[in-house]
Amino acid sequence: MDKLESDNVKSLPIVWSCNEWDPLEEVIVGSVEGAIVPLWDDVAVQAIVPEHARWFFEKYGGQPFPDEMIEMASKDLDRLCEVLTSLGVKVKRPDKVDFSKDYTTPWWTSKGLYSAMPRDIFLVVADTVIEAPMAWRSRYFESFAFRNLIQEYFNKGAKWLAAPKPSMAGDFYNKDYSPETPYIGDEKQFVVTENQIAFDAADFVRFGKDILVQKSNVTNAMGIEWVRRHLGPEFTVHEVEFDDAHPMHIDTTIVPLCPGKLLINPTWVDKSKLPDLFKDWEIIEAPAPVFTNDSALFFSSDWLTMNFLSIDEKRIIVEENEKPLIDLLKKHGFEPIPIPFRNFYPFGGSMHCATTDIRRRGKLEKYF
Ligand code: ABU
Repeated sequence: MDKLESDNVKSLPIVWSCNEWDPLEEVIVGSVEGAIVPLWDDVAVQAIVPEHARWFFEKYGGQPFPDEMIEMASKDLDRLCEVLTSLGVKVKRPDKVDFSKDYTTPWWTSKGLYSAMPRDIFLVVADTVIEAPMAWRSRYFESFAFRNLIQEYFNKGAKWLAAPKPSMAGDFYNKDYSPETPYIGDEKQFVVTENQIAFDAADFVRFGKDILVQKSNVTNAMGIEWVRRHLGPEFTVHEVEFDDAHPMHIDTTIVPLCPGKLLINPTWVDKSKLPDLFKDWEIIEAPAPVFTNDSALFFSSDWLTMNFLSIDEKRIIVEENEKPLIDLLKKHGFEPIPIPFRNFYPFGGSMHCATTDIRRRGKLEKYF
């Protein structure tokens, strides 16, 4: 490390991450301990769960995930932590929480879900942690599993902005929404209405001073506008739409690899319809997922292939079975680090979802 770089490291705020590829220094890794399966009759859940996984929610809804699933996924998470630590990345974990407890607001009663996916909750933009309001009743209090950590970062100087939570009362959800008819004419339909602010952090993807976001079954226009207004004029928040009929989280749709290289999901992203921003970027199509339509993918599409974690502009932690992806990344000059993570997939994500950046060494820049 040269002197300039070492000065930059010393002067970095405790929370600092501007994109997906700067050298990673500190990260939060989620946990599946105490995870509870959401109820199938939750309309917000039905909107995104693949039909082939319906049986699982009908069988286990409201109960803990089976012990074996928790044990196997926990092993994968622990292994991820070990690998990150061996690469010099500081790892933090959430508090243990009892997600099986019922909680009641003036409008409804629910159990919790898990603390597996910090990426869904926290959007780190430069020195600010933005806490998402979420859109599922089972996730209403999820951020509290991370409260001690975020408070510690706040005490060390981080900015912390929590979005107003929607009531999640009945009229927050679109009563006419049906997963079978996700489009009316050309217009994509969503299960969340526009009557209150909603977003999950994982619908945003950071490219320095430009941030892309999609509307989804957990993110509405008011939520996007809230983020845009609070980030202020230094940032441009671009709304994008792709061909995912049941969108929830953008990190299996477009994934920046480094400045000038974007990985896209070819089933949802038509290269010719990408925003002009990417006209000078190399667009790389992700290969088909290795695990297709198997009943293990309960919460998500098959495209967790793309949901990996970059350590820096070259090194990327990927699921070890995703051989076509590993070969593709190597061909493009990257250095994949394969680890077992398939047992985490049933919880709805891979390493990107399971983590949230706290600090990456780099500057806040324009890449377009
Ligand atoms: N939470 C990431 C999952 C997105 C998808 O279903 O592809």
